[in-house]
Amino acid sequence: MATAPRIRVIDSHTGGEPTRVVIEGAPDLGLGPLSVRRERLLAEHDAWRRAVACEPRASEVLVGALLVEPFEPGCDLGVIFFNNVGALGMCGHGTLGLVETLRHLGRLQPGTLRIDTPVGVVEAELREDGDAVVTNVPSRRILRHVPLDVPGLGRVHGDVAWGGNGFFLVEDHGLELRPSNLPALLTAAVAIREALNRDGLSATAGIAIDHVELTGPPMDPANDGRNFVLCPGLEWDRSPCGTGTSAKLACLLDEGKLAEGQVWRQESLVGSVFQGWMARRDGILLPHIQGRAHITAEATLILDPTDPFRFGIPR
Ligand code: PYC
Repeated sequence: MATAPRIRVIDSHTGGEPTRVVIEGAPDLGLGPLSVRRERLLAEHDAWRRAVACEPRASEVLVGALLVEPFEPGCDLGVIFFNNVGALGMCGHGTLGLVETLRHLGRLQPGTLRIDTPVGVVEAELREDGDAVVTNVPSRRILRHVPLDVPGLGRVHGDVAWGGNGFFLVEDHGLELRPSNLPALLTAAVAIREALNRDGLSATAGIAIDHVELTGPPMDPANDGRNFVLCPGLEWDRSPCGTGTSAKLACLLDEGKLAEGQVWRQESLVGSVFQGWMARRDGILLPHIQGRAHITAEATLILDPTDPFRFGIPR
């Protein structure tokens, strides 16, 4: 055991959704654009990904963050987010978790960081009060009001939007977005994803639609909307999903239901809230997501060579 590989991590959660930032023991992904290094992570170090992000060492909902040297000029660091089944483009709650982790480690004071990701450069500002604001990659609605026949649900309609990951946002699902309804929400979102795959909508839209976002009215009248987001690994986001909120902002703006700079308060299924707004930077409208993460653990993961599940439980 003394020689078992070890990985040091800092865990946090953002609105209930966990992030695990690896601070020691990550594989060397070499150089080049982060999109290339993300593919290298999956092709050459997938067992490492599973060891960090999968059961029995993690919970399947956890998002890992691998810190790397940036490729894009002017960035302070690079990050590749990964989960129980692969790697993400961007992750909003994970970026908020990363900011809090760097603050916890004494590596970040209030101010702004430029972060390279596989889908573009984002910025994260740590504010004096402990909140952070992520300026995400440009987000857009790609397809509007697409009809989809879903076994068990009937015909629903959804928007395809990009928020750093690909989303199908459905409002006419007929379900209440409350925690006690979780089994029905999961069944519906999985059925929608299967129908999207059946109809080949990702190819039509030109992006991988791997997140399903059910939207609806807020439970707290102080907020503007509520969502339930099914992630690629069939887990659901406990937070309001930063990239999902970005996709929602892009749709609202396109629909004329949100003005530039107007704040949208997005609630998650567990009641946590992100504030989001669209604002211009160098003439380009970018989603801004404000929230706060909390540290939950400093840990050393041990990969016992005699443990048959040291690289996760295969699924
Ligand atoms: O916050 O962007 C997000 C996110 C994506 C998947 C889980 N959380």
